[in-house]
Parts: sequence; structure tokens; C-alpha cells
Amino acid sequence: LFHSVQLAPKDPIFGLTEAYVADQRADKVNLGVGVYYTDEGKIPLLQAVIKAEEALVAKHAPRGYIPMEGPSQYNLAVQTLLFGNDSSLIKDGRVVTAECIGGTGALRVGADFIKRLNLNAPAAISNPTWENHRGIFEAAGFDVVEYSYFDSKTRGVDFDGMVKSLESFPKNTTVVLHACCHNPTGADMTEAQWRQVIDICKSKELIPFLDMAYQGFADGIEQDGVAVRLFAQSGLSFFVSSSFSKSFSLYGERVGALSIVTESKDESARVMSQLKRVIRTNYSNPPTHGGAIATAVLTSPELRQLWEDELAQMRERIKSMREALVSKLAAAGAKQDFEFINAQRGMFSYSGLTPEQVERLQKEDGIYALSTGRICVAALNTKNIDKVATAIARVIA
Ligand code: PLP
Ligand code: TYF
Repeated sequence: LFHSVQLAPKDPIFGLTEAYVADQRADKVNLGVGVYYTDEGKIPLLQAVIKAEEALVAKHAPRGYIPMEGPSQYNLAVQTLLFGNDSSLIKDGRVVTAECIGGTGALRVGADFIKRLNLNAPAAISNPTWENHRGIFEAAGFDVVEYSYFDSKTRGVDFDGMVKSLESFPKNTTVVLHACCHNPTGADMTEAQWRQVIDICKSKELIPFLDMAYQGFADGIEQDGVAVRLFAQSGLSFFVSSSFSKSFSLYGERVGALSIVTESKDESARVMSQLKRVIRTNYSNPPTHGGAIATAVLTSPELRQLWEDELAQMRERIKSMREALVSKLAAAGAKQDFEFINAQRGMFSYSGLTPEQVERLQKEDGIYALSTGRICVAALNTKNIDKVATAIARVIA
């Protein structure tokens, strides 16, 4: 049966983590996977999460099935974070939300749903993007095309290239956009550029699909919601996948959501009924635990404040690591100006390191990064940063 099954290539990010784990060097550093670590090099368990979880456990609640789309309190909490407290879209019943298995699950449920609309149009992802965007949309049966996004000279958004690409796409192309903290480049659009993208989506009748995996990691929860809010004002129908993996440090609990903005309450009811069919035939209904934690935190004023403070601490620590890396690279004799690292947003820096330089870091120093030069700044800390800065300065010299 399996004679002709070929060995699949390793996932580049998980493959790198395997190599890191197998590395015997005590001072090895994993800047590969997109995970936030504390200054002690640990994945944090947030105090807000601990408190919510303790209260949940004390309840000894039964674990019956929850609705296919997840609990309504969870879905409303997600909508409020994304669209704001007094969103007219929410009030008018124009947002449909389903709890999904992480942001990944939300992307896949959304992709499956769009595929069932039989629009016969491709999905467009940014060049470059998070590796799994292509995989998810291809697995859902889409032809996947790319739009220009990054300008390696300015290290910013190649906006002219992006506009040209978007304008060339056929009607009903699904355009996957990073709502903030672009993975892997850290380059985000300005508000004015977002407005232009919205105009193109309108005039070319494209389907916007915003991927929000890092809300709160750039400037704050509200500030990072700007793209979603602009789309919300546009009158367009669109998709948002969101995730609490990073913002709650709940990676393994797989807590995310798919939200769809429709034209009316009536449309919402029909869309939700079809969304449930997609979910039913994939995994039936989401797990209980992670979503219950997020709901408890988001709906308790006290826990919510605690969470926002902890999220701000994560965000600030990343920023301070960016600043430290820039100054330590200069101190280590790097000729190149690395100021761009401070302008990049979110967990990553697209460092500009070549595949050969990345390989040397791994071989000679036990420092693991993606071959594209993406490094996870959120994995730097006060103990490993000198080593990392010295090693980078050496391999680029
Ligand atoms: N989208 C982007 C751009 C991401 O970087 C990630 C995670 O790294 C996700 C979605 C999905 O994350 P998860 O499925 O862990 O919630
Ligand atoms: O580092 C990244 O870009 C991600 C990490 O379910 C990741 O690929 C790992 C597991 C997962 C989602 C994202």
C-alpha cells in the first residue's frame, strides 16, 4: 500500500527546531520558531491565564460537547477585540465568528468555506509570507499566486509592486493580508496604504482575508487593530483569522477564531449555517479548555487588565531586545547600519542574513535562524544577546 509513498520534506520551522533540540552545545540559541520567550528563555504562562485556569479547575465543570462554532461568549469577546467595543457591525449582526483550532485552523476553515462558494479564483499570498499560508490554501484546493510585498533595498513594503499585483488579479481572488506584524518581514503598511488596498479590493472585487496572529505585539491591542477597523468601515465583506497563541502564550491549547463580515444579519445566518458544515466535517467542534481561559480573561475587568499589562510587557521586552541588538551589533564592529531592526514590528526581524551566513551561525555558534534570514527577536534575552550580536557581526564581516 505504501510502497510508492515518498518521504515528505520537513517543515522548515519544525525541522529547524528538531536540529536545535539535538544540538549538544549548552549555549545554543533558537531564533527559528515564532514563539515569545521570557528573559529567562522560558515560554511564559501568563498570570492572567493562571488565575483564569485555577478558577476553571475549581469549578470541575463537565466536558460536554460545545457548539460547532464555539461558545457565544468566546465569539463575542473575539469580535470585540477585533472590531472594537462599540462596533456597529457587531450590533447589526454583520459579524459571524467561530472559535477555531488556532489561527491555522481559522485559516483552513475560511479557505474551505470560500472554496465551497465555487468562485473559481485563486488565493493570493504575500511574497514572502508565513510558509503555511500557501500550504493551507493549496490543501483547500486553491491555485495559490503571490503578490509583491517586500522591498529588500528599503526593507519596507514594496507598495507599488503590491498595488500592481493586486490590480492584476481576477475578480474574487482571495487576498491573504497580514493585519499587523508581518511574518516574516516585520514590515507593515501605513494607514494610508491600507486605505488604498481597500479601494483596490473594492474596485477589483477581491476577497480580503486578514490574518491577525499578533494583535498587541506591535503598538497595542487597539492600535494593532487598525487594518481590521478600516476594512470594517469600508462596507466590504471580508474574513479575519485571529489567534491567541502568541498574545495569551497559549500555543499548544490551539485557541483561535474565524470571523466573517457579511452585508446583513440575514446573510450572517446563512453564512454561519454553511460554516458549521465545514467545521462539522473537519473536527465537529472545538476543544473546551483554551477558549474558556481566553473568555474568562477577556470578560473579567480585573483579569483583562492583568492580561493587557502582561501583553505590554512582552511587547516592550521585544522592543528592548531590538534596541539592544542594534547597539550591540555596532559595538561588535558590524559596519552595516542595523537601525532597520528597530523599525520592524512584531516578533521577527528579517535580518538580511544570507543562507550561507545563517548556516555559519548554526554550525559555528549553535545559533539557529531560518535560511531566509528571519530571526525571532522574541527569543533574544539578556543572557544570549551578546553571543548573538558578536556572532552575527563575525559572519557578516
Ligand atoms: N498566521 C501567521 C502569520 C502566523 O505567523 C501564525 C503563527 O505563527 C499563525 C497564523 C497561526 O498560529 P496558530 O495556529 O498557532 O494560532
Ligand atoms: O515560526 C513560525 O512562523 C510558525 C510557528 O501551529 C508555528 O510557523 C508553529 C506551530 C503552529 C503555528 C505556527
